[in-house]
Amino acid sequence: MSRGARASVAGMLFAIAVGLVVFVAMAFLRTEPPTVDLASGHQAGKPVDLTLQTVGSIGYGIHPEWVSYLVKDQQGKWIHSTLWNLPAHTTVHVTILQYDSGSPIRNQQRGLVTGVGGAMLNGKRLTNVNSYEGNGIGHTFSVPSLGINVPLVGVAGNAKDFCNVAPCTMQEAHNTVTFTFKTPGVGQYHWQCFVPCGLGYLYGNGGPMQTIGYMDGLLKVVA
Ligand SMILES: [Cu+2]
Repeated sequence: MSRGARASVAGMLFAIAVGLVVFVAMAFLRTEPPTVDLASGHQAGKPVDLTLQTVGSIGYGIHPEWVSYLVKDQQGKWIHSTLWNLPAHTTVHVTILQYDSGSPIRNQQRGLVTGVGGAMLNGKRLTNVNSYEGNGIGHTFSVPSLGINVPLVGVAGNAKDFCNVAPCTMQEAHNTVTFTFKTPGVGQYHWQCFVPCGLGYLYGNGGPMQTIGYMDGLLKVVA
């Protein structure tokens, strides 16, 4: 092969390599979790169930050490996603199984239950959590545009049945938080956790706190 031919083959291989790197990087950036459909088959006037869990580390995928939410689909399977289709103007029965440890939080307002009905923690009425007591607060479920805030009490970090790989099971240490809220009209409503739980990131607010699929997502309210 002549020197010129070799150079052009090398140039082509280099271009292909660059193309592949760009393609993989774009695919990574585009990655969005699947939207879990909790709206189809809904009968008007009937409530829907939204069952979630919060874990201290997801235990798999590209960020196995990140804190995360998971959601149960209509078949009862746990899905790693924070994007949910919900029917409009419908009562949602929420159950959150909270498996993470907690800590004091910076903004004590986030210890107050707001914007929901009938909040219970392990079967007892829940109105607010003092994050300086007990195991503190692990995460919140908050929908700013709907005025919803629910603090999720932490479990003991040294519990012998502490869950490290999702989905966690009912046999592992957890707190059960239940409440209801009513979906508004059609639209997309951002929700998130307000505990700076992104350990290892600036002020705890990076990483999983900024990434759809972990500590924030969308209520996709559909007709
Ligand atoms: Cu969180």
